[in-house]
Amino acid sequence: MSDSADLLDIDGLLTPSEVSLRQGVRTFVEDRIKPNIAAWYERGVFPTEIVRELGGLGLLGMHLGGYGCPGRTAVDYGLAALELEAGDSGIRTFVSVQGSLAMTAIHKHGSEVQKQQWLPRMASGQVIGCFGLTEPTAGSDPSSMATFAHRAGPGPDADWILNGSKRWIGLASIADVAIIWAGTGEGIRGFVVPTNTTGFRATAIEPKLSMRASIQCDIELDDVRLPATALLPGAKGLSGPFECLNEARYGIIWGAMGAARDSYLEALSYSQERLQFGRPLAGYQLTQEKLVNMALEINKGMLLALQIGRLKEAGKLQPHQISMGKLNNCREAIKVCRDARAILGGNGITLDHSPMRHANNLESVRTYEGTDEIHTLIIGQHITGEPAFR
Ligand code: TGC
Repeated sequence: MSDSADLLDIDGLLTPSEVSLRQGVRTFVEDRIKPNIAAWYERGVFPTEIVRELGGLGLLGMHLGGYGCPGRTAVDYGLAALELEAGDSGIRTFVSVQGSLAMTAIHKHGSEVQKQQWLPRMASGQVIGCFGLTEPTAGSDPSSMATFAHRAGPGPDADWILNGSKRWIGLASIADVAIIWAGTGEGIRGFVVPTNTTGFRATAIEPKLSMRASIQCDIELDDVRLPATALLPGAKGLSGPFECLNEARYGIIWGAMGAARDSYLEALSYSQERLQFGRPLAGYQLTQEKLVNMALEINKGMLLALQIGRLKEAGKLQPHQISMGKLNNCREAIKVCRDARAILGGNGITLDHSPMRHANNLESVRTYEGTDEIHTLIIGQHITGEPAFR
């Protein structure tokens, strides 16, 4: 982090390799994202031209090994997510959906043939993936999904027929392949669906007030016929998609701090230059209190992310710990961005400045991959032993 953001020398806890990887992603964000993001956001477009660049930087499926994937550590992956989200949550979301959700589903649960067929091209950015779990009437409770897959005939080699709909699916309208979760006679299973299959239709949800430089879609599945080999053999039941969600939620823990850091640094710099009543805003106690509270939450959130990252690297990370990071860092990041906007005054409501864009994006980030409420209840269940979801 910059010295003004890293008040605890958290950088001192990183290895030279982690610092070097972070610098590479930061440079990419400074050069390719920050100069363009306001225009992409205003036009409501995701910049598909950066997809292969992200692949070239080794950011797609970066925590996965083999099949052309970079095999980086959990903290590397977190630092990359942070720097990307300092640019925009929509850019980090692309990397999460591609790597943490679609690629992880194939890597964790796929057959050898599926891995060979899809992962190398997804890692390079030649092929885009999406992950269809949420439905119009099944958000926090995916067990209530209505999408259903049945066999077209008897025996294990019979084709599958999928019917149903999905909603809020990132990238679906530009994806080449979709991981679709569906109920079957034997519980919830995952399917690898090429998006050019007859009966598959994805439509972007517009207009949005959040994540405008990103794509979220409705998917309709109308008698989508798939060979038996489209089934993900390793995923049986809801644990299949939840194991992928763990990866995406982990990236968000770091990413949210990127949006917060960018907003804080912009407010700090503005407050040092902007004169009112003859003095810089930074010289007023009420401004300093806001800046100090932001710096406190960013430093605490970074320590939380790093500890969770080290637990993940040690193979000890548990779901309630991921929920602690996702809940805290999204909740605090959005407050930081809003306070930063307040310091910027009226200028803060324009796209010339990042904090309000980040705050708007974080409305989505705190909602997807488990809402604040769901993560509160996951932690509550861990503490009390009582599930309070139903
Ligand atoms: P429950 O009975 O507790 O669990 C069912 C099975 O899943 C296992 N499991 C997990 N496994 C791995 N990691 C986790 N974090 C897991 N959580 C649960 C569990 O052990 C069990 O396995 P098994 O083998 O015994 O069957 O299920 P539940 O329905 O009671 O769970 C409750 C709750 C609320 C925790 C869960 O439903 C939940 O997490 N809900 C939130 C769903 C969510 O995050 N949805 C977001 C979807 S993705 C998205 O928003 C957009 S994708 C990004 C994009 O495309 O832009």
